[in-house]
Amino acid sequence: MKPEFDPASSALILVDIQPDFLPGGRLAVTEGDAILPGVRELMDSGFFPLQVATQDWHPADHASFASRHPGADPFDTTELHGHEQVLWPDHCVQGSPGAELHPALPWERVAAVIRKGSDSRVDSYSGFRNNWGPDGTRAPTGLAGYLREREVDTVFICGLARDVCVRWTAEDAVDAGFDTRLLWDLTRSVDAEGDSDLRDHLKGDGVRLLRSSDLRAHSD
Ligand code: VGL
Ligand code: ZN
Repeated sequence: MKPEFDPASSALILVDIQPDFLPGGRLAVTEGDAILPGVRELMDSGFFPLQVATQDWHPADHASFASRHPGADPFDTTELHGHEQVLWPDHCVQGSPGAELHPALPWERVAAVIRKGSDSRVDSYSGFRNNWGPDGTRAPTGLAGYLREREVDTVFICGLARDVCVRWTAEDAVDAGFDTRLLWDLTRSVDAEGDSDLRDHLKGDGVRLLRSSDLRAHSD
């Protein structure tokens, strides 16, 4: 079945496709590089008139870095502002090569780049809202308003990592009222063992999972 939607009221959201999340990077996602050819093809296809990107963009002293927590190791968990926080290896430090939008992709096609995680006290997985801050709220990035003003009602999401920033972006897109589709083959997880649970979870939240080949079928 072809997914029915109107490209004119749709946007492609490219989440955190940055060298630090690819093999060789500081927070490498296994097979993260495998998404690049398909993402490039989609960006170049002309299928999505509106494309936006998110960019993880942390100060060197970011609270999510294990290096800021004496005695902690990467991937330990702690509590931050009353919520569980994974402690990550230092990654996507502002201005570092690993934080760039990946040089193999045609970023000139992207209309807006939402930088997130710039507040050293708060993590920010989703392109739509920060994680919880010191005041207990999740501050918006402005992406939902940007998309609404562009008369977008449907978003297609790809990028890294499937089980972290892609997941949070998709769940927030549903919460913000967008018809939300996740291009499963154009994502990869930090922890691929959780993928089958993640599929169920996302579907239960109202995210539609599809393959990029479903889009090609639609455009033929
Ligand atoms: C991400 C962990 C920490 C991601 C960002 O882009 O999925 N994961 N920061
Ligand atoms: Zn991060």
